[in-house]
Amino acid sequence: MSELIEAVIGSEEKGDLREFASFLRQQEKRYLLRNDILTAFSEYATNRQKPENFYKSSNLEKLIYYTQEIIREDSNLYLIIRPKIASQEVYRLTEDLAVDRITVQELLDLRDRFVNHFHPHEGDLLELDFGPFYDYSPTIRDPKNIGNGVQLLNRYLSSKLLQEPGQWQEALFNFLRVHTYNGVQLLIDERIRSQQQLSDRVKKALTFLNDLPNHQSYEEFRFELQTMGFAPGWGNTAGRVRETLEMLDESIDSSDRQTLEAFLSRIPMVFKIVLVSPHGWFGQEGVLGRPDTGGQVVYVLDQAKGLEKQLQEDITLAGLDVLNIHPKVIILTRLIPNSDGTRCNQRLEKVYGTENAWILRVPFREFNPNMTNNWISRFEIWPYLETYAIDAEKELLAEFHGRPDLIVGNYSDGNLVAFLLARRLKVTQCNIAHALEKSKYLFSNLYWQESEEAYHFSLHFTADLLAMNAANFIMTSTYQEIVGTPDSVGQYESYKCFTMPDLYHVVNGIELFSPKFNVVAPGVNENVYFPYTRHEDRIESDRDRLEQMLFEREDPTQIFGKLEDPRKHPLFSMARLDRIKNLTGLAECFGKSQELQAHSNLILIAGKLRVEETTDREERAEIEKLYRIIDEYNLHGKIRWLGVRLPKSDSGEIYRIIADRQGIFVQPALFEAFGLTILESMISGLPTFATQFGGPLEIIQDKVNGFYINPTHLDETAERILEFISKCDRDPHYWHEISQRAIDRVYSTYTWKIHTTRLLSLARIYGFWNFTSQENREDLLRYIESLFYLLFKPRAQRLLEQHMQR
Ligand code: UDP
Ligand code: LCN
Repeated sequence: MSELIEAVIGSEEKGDLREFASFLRQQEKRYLLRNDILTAFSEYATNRQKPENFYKSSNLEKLIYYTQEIIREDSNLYLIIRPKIASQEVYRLTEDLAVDRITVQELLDLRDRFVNHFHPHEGDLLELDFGPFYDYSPTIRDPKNIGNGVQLLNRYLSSKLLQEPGQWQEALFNFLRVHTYNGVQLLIDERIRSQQQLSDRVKKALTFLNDLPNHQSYEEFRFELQTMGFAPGWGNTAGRVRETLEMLDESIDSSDRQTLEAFLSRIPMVFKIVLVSPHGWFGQEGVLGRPDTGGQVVYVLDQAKGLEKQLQEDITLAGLDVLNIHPKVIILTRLIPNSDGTRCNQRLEKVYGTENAWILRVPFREFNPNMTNNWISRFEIWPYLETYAIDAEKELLAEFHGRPDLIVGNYSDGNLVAFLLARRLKVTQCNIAHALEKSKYLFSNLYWQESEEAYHFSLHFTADLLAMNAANFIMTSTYQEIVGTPDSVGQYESYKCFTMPDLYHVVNGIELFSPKFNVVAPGVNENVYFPYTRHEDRIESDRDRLEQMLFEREDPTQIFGKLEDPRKHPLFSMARLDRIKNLTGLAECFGKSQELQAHSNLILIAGKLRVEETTDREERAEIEKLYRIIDEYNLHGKIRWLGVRLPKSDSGEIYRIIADRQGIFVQPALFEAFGLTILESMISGLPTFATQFGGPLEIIQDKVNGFYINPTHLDETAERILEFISKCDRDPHYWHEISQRAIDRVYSTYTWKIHTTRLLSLARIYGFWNFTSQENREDLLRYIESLFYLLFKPRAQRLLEQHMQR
């Protein structure tokens, strides 16, 4: 990158750079983000009356493109440049165009000075650096392979087996010996006492199996295998057992990456899984649309169902039906005594449609009943988590009659609890973020002190750092969740280096090139959400009732607005009313466009209609704003706002009804980590317009099976929708084309079957990796523990004291 700067300075573009720098010095803003920089650059070009294509493909233009931030201090400009995904360089540009590269530490000091929180005379700030702890693990080289960590890990493990066969074959042998189910030995028993013996017996068993027909059932030759030292778990037929043993044989002898992966993925070692999701209202009915309860609950419930099914399938294939094994999945959440009509005050609830998946609710200890008996915002939850983990551990041990085999954390709080549990129980830990708040709230770290009272980001971000580093593996829904796009920083990437002024500096918060990251997107519940054309599966009475509710019914307690012409194409959106979801932005976009109003009605499903119904700060503000917009643009007669919380089956039918009327779905979030509503609308067959900020960018292929919008540009968004509408007017097939491609996209890429197969394969492979690398990780875990006790806990205690006074 320095060459690019040199190239600008060493050419006639130098004059332009000087001018642009001086233009920036005259701006009021001293901290420019990428959008500001691009806007400033185009303003500058217009001001100077440069011809339109003047900068195209110049070095200066490239430099501006790569610059993520510019901070001005006195007459110096600091350019934070992201030359490629997951890397960063910082340069100081002086008035006379001298350029120096500065260090991460200098950058963090600069940011502290920017917010007037730089106090060098008071001593250095605590510096957090997780980098050195990753020395033991392999590293991805090419950023495009980030998010496919398991591939690298398998390559690494198979090359170890080849290069250091003594140590690694021994490790594999020891690993195969440890698996039991309720005290019953699996895979190999005490008759096989060494790695060498294993190798010999595998060959012997293969000779024996070669004489059996493929389909012969395991039960019929179980005892012959047992005498050779092979316990159950290798397969349910002669063919399957042979295949698995051949994989082992090959993994040992030729160390092929794919074979090793396939072999490890078959190891019967996961029967009991905990999915940790403490915050919010976690239930199967009446909770969606409440604050803090949205996609995560949908995701975890569907995942639990999918996991049970997949585990059952795997158990059968492994030949373990002979042991009568019943896999168990527990969703661990909090019990909320004042449960407001939901079942969140029940200790145990079976997950519908499963044999052995449960919601286990453990209460927070009663520090102050005003707080702990009620729903607690995810931003306030921190003081309760450590004791919660201790209490939950006991309950889990009792429910499972032993330890679980895998602990999956969800969101920042769940991941912290997952870390505490995994550490105590010595179990593989997987993290799922759903959304990391740091990149959602702009400048949330730099101004953390100003917003601490409301958001407690000092605890939140510390918890994130600890949990993400402790996790054995991290699953994300998209690639960009980890490292963004060429022009935007990823959510995990934003934890790499940042300042929490007066609290600490993070110089290396997470190793983005570690193999722990894997992209495994969620699916959508195909029993509830399916194409509108599947008339045979739709219930007519439900359709009539919901049509009435959407377009006609008058019920001021739940529905706002009466449509002048209910036949217009519906423009539909459904989300919780939080600021980032930006339903108010969509209303404003609709309000500003007469043409859009002429073609469509705006139909919004958003949990509430009245400020009195919520204690959530953001929700109240959004409700008030939505009413303001409706009045300001006089949207009466053109909008229906439903303050309802729908049962799941109804929400599926709603999308289909909108599709019956050739409507569209709009997801206008300012940022969306993934966006389950997008999958739901697409599988229903609705042309979907979704925000270009975040996950939708990977779900939708623009103009192929949906459309991107930039929700901060209201006119442009309206134009994009109108363009589609007028294309549909001209060509009646167009709507159907996009609709069908949306459906195909979801079925081919976003199913729970794909997700759970992958997750279980990862659990086994990282389980092996955890087994072999435990000693190497101990120093990292000790560091994390120290930070938990010395940094996190005292702050959480202080927050608890504040809560006690409420
Ligand atoms: N949802 C719902 N009723 C509402 C709002 C949302 O049923 O009033 C459901 C919606 O169908 C989807 C989930 O909640 O399954 C929202 O997930 P998404 O990933 O879109 O957003 P999140 O709320 O998790 O940020
Ligand atoms: C949280 C979000 O914000 C959404 O973008 C996701 O779809 C949801 O969780 C499920 O992961």
